[in-house]
Amino acid sequence: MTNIGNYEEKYRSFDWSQAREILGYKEGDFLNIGYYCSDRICEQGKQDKLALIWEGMDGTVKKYTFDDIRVLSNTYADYLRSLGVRPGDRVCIFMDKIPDLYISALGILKLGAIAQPLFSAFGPESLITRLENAETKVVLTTKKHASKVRKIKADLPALEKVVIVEGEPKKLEDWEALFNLETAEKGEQFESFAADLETPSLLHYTSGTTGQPKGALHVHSSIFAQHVTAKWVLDLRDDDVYWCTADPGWVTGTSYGIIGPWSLGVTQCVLDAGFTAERWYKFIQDHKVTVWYSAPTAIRMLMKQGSEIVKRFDMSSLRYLTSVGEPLNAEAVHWSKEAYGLPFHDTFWQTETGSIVISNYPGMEIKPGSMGKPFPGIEATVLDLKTHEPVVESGKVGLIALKPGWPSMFRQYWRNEEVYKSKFDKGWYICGDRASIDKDGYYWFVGRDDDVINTGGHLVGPFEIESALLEHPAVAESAAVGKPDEVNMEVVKAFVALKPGFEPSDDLELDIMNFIRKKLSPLAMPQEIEFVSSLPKTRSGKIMRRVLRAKEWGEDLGDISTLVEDE
Ligand code: 6R9
Repeated sequence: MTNIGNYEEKYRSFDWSQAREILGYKEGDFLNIGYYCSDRICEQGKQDKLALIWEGMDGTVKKYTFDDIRVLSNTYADYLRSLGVRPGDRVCIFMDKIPDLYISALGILKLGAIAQPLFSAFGPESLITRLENAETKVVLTTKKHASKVRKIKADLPALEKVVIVEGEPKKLEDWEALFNLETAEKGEQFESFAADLETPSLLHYTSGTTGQPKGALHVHSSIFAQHVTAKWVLDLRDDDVYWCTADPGWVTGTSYGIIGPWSLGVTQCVLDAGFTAERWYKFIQDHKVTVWYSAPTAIRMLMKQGSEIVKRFDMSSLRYLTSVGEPLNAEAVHWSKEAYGLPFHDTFWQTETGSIVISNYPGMEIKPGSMGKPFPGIEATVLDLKTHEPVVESGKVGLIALKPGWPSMFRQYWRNEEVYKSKFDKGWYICGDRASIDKDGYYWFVGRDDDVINTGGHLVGPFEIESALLEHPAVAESAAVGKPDEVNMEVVKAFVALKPGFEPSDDLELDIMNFIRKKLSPLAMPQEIEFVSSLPKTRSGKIMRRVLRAKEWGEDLGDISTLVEDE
């Protein structure tokens, strides 16, 4: 039996008041995510249950019960209050995936302040735009990353304190402080800020195509949606050991790496170490992970390593696999079935939506390559590209749009009302992605609106081209973009990274071309393949096609603050 039961029946009968009931929230109760993810789980008698199993780079393992998380997040809340942090203030969390990251996030929320998690790999440039825009008051960081904040402190008048929670620099600046969670006086009791449904909770920065990154602001009632989607889409149960591979600098790492699982009282694991297939499989084996939430980029990296190495590990604990962040190629679904005996279930959502909005549900038939169907309580459609009226014909491509009103929807872009407003039209929130809906109601992703290729007036989505390429045995990863062409305006160019054991050559290019010709329409056929060692990606693992495209067109690269530089 799955948590969701019959999807179609749930979709028909659900309204968001049921999500409140499922969480156990009653009208008039105070609502605080920090409280719901720790104190409340303890009140339900799960105080001694493991909340967090953390493993560091060097193999050190630390374990925390829900009571530990309760007390330690209180400790953070007490400390931040002593620094003068008030409800509504922005507190940035800028550290690797160490336990303090997860615990301090709850502490900030308990205090009623706004948590602003940023990728620890960000350099001073990426940091300053986000701290400046948010007028962040306090940054929590570690010795390893503190020097990057030092470099920009003088340009951040709103920044009062930088707290170093791990390691000790030789000399402290007068605006720096040391905090050690292990030795700090523990906060046995803390009265969480009595947030209401609209009290701001988290500020997540997304990177745009051009201009400055935008801060999507969320509120405490987002928990209604995160709780019920974690239960029904990720199928989380009391005895699960759950692993979300995302960094909380990315919304996936907070919505489903903190709030979803912990509000359900589920044990979760965190691996704070770089990627290798062996390390990941060993992690699953050692901690007996049952539910795994990952991303296509990671899955493609695992596919690149092949299915032989899977056999060296005991991963029989796994029971449910899910994916988010990019379109999940059909090939990845087939491969995971073969390699792990389980398919990945694709889930679609955005920083702005705060929770999963379209997905493949446990118990519902997967059509490989499709994103699945709208979550109960989400009214979705695709809009005509020009008129913004809902498309009625099945199979016709349009813009994915959602009817505003679900609890975890962003409430604003921080200090950017104009761009916020531009996301809405005719009563719909427009995601900025293209898809079609088939006769059974399944959504098929085509591409980001900005990534669609216009060749001789025909629109081609990069996803179908990349999916065809991925089926070729030599291809590990690819990106299809439009390059300038005098006759057709644009033609398709594909960038391809190869699997180990394959070398770029004209013969291989020809072989790949012949292989995909059978799968693609003539319009979607690349005119050229360029072999590359890697593709440009964001910190959350998304291929940045627009960077490749801009190079082809000799254009400005736009905002590339989330681009992963070769390290
Ligand atoms: C959670 C997250 C949002 C954008 C979104 C779309 C792409 C996410 C996807 C997907 C195809 C999926 N995206 N999931 N595309 N299939 N299952 O990723 O948030 O970082 O804000 O990105 O990611 O383009 O609009 P965010």
